[in-house]
Amino acid sequence: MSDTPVTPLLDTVNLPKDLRALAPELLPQLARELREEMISAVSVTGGHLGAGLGVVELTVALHYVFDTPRDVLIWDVGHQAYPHKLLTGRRDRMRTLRQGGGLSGFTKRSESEYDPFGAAHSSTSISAALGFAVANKLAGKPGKAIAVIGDGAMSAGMAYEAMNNAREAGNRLIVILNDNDMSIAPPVGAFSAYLARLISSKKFISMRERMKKFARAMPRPLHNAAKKAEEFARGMATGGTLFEELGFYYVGPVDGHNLEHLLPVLENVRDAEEGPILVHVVTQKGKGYAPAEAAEDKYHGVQKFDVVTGAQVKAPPGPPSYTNIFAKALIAEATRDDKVVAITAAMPSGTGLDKFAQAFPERSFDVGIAEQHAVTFAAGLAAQGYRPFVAIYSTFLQRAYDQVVHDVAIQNLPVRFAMDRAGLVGADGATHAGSFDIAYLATLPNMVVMAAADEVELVNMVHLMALHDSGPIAVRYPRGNGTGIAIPETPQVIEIGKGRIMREGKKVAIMSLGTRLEEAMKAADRLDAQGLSTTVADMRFAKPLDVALIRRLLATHDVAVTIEEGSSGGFGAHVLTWASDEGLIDGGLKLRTMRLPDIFQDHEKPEKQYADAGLDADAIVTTVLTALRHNSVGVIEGARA
Ligand SMILES: Cc1ncc(C[n+]2csc(CCOP(=O)(O)OP(=O)(O)O)c2C)c(N)n1
Repeated sequence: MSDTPVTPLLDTVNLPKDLRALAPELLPQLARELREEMISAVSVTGGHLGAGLGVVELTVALHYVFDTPRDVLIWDVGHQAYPHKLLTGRRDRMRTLRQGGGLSGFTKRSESEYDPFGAAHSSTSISAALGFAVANKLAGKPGKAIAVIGDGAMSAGMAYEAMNNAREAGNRLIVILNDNDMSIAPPVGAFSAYLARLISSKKFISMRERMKKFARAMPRPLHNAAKKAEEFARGMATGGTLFEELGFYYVGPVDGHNLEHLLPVLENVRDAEEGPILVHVVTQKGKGYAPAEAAEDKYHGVQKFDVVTGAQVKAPPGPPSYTNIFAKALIAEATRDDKVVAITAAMPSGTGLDKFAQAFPERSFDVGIAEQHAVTFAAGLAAQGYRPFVAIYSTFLQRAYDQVVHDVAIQNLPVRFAMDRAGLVGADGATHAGSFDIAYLATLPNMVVMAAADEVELVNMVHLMALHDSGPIAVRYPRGNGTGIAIPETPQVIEIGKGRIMREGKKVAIMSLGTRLEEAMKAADRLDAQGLSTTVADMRFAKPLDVALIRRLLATHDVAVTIEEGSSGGFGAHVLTWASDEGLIDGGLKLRTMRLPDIFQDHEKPEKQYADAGLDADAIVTTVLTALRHNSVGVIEGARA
């Protein structure tokens, strides 16, 4: 940039205190450098770009005006916190973002005192900030709590639950509504339309001028000018009604890219005696980087890219992803059956439902970030004879667990759960890992739980789900590409609760659930080569178990191993419980369960994550050999780490 000084301003700012030492006139320059630095860093790491670009000025203004970390700043989702990381002592590690051992792609308490609350799942920020604010109030400590939440995240019920309760905090709680008119996809629903009305009804452009003058003219603290303050805080008496009904003073809308507007407004809000306050800030996702501004998704999440052209590094050509296979299979089912409908909670492209929506716009529903609602909405559809597929990441279904239990399973309604991103997910880390779905679903009466071992199996399972009207049914499949095997024209009908034998041996039996099958087959080759003839079964179902197959395998092999891409309490635990109840392990059979370790694994390359978890071919071989070496019956072995 032509006006960049020889020593960039950013080099003088390691922490917010350095930022606060700068004259306000320098802040636009700092914001420019911050934006460039973020673009440069993400171009080499990949990650979330669009959201961070949209909050560069807001980040600068918040750290300038508030006394962080004493005042806690809580970013909802945390995917927009890259500029915040750059300003809070993490610039030197920015190029390790989302890499093994490097910075997290979200906010994380263990990473910095400036990250008071970890995030990644959305719409938690207001509740958390309220907790901080009330704790300060109880302890008589100073300090504000500021939640920055996007218009997309505002579609989740949890945000309203928090606002409904926020009066408790008084002026200690400030909510910044970052309205960029985007979720990952365009936002949906009445709330998004409401915000659009708020902005348009206030003639936003002229409003900005009024706001600026007014904010400057206003004496501080606000209560000194109670009447004006009331007028100001209530959005010039022109809007913000919904927030007011929830007990907030509404301020805005404010241009979130103009520091001259942002600073005085935030200063007034900081010094207000009344609260809680909601500041409606209008920003542009992808702001200041032309390729992001022009892109349909505003570069929400990107691969590594060329800074000049914005061209992202293409993944090497490979088999289609499980997500695409699922979308195609569901479209085929919906073509055969007009009762098939599909639901996503704000993840149309992530789940492949964008393709379904093109084919069947009337039968496709994006409900916004509202997983709980998505599940109960599907239950209602199922009760009326429709065949709803809830396409959802395993990690996000966690949020709707009571709906799964109470609205779906107890009523035995045939809701279909297509759980993408099952197992470890790589760069998004522990918050996004699909570790628990087998454990939390297979324990429920009425539920059928399947894991696809490859893409043909996924297509067959989607077919089975479409046919299965007698109760709820779920399939899990991983992030990433399939194995590349050819997919037959017509799906095969799988029998509920029946696994399949992939290779038959005599000494060792590996019972695999899901896509560890490939590693199980590799391990079997190696065990065979050592004279240990090995059977591999793709068990397909965590519930109901294929008990006939399990009984036979346990009766005819010396060692049996279960393996799954899920936590303890899953498939292996069910096999073990059943086998123990049946008395099948009383006679010296060596039965071992391989599953994810009892820790939250950080972001890493997926293969490395699985190796670390002890779930690759090497680990299977070791488990079998260790079990065989241990030859006395009835000895209690050391607990598995
Ligand atoms: C509970 C939950 N569901 C879905 C997601 C996936 N997700 C991450 S960011 C995002 C969009 C958020 O939109 P918004 O709050 O407007 O923030 P923006 O990206 O526009 O800044 C979604 C749906 C999530 N993180 N958490």
